[in-house]
Amino acid sequence: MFKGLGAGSAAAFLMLATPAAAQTAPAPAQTPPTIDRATGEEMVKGMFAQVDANRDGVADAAEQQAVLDAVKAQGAPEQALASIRRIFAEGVGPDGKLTLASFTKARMTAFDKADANHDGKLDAAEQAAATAAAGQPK
Ligand SMILES: [Ca+2]
Ligand SMILES: [Ca+2]
Repeated sequence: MFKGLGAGSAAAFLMLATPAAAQTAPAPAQTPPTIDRATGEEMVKGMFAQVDANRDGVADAAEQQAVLDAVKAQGAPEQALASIRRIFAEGVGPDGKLTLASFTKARMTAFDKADANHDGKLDAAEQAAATAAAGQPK
């Protein structure tokens, strides 16, 4: 079912909402590449496509749960699952549905918020700061 949802995809899925544990981890071995806005949007759409299994443009509760189950089956910690749940919750539109449009809007709002110097790109430092912020309780 979720063949595309490998470990790497799960990591991408968690972009801007990595579990709180990450903020106390030592510096990553690899510096993440700078992500420009267009690339970020493509990643967001790719994430949504992984959730919307039946391709109807809406990630319903069952599809969201299936992703959580798949990520959990990969051994993701509860914090990671909580981050995904939060991403889903943030992506719900005014009609109460998690659609491609509302999900993309919410994630790109997060992208812009993380883009501290407003150059339309997230460099490694901005990604790290957003990751740390995502682990903070609201
Ligand atoms: Ca669907
Ligand atoms: Ca920037």
